[in-house]
Amino acid sequence: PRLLFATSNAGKLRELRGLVGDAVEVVSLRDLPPIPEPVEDGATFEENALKKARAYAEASGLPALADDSGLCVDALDGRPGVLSARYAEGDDRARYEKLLSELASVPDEARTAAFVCALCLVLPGDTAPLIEVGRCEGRIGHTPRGTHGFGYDPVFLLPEGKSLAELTSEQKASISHRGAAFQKMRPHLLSRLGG
Ligand code: ITT
Repeated sequence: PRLLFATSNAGKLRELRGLVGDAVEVVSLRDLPPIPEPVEDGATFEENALKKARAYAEASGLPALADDSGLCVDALDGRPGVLSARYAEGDDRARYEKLLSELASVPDEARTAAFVCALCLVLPGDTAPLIEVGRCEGRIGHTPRGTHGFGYDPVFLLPEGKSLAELTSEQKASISHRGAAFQKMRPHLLSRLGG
């Protein structure tokens, strides 16, 4: 069975490949003729994941797995949330630096945050999309640490004190929001793809 990873984020793509393993043959957007990016104007991760999976499954004719994810910071009332990719102009570093400066005066005990990931699988012509959500709880540090992962990983601290960017990809997969969502999705994915 072939599965389209419906994301243009290289970090997500790498992690999804690691999670899926070689159980299914994976196609990425780079392997296909250009597909216009769907508008991500949903209010929730689930809504946006569904919009992406539907649009890419329809355009490609392939089963599509989309990931909508982000960082919800309690001291910012859940921001940047669904807007995590667009929180600041520029690269990942510009975004986590903005977060650190917004939180500059927030004390340790109030720096709690969670990563959330909604995965959505849509088969072409199928009216029953499958959605699973995973979370990863932590807090925002004061300085970036570590070189692995992507996005906000260098400033996201786990309860034991390491940042997500200090973990290997296997370690991150075992505790991350994306890993958690995928573990729930895995059995359904395999049965729907018939593999
Ligand atoms: P696609 O829509 O093409 O999948 P995107 O990057 O625009 O790519 P999102 O709208 O879901 O995707 O934005 C998610 C953002 O949240 C992402 O760009 C990161 O900044 C952040 N993020 C999500 N998962 C993360 C993780 O595991 N580690 C660090 N940051 C993460």
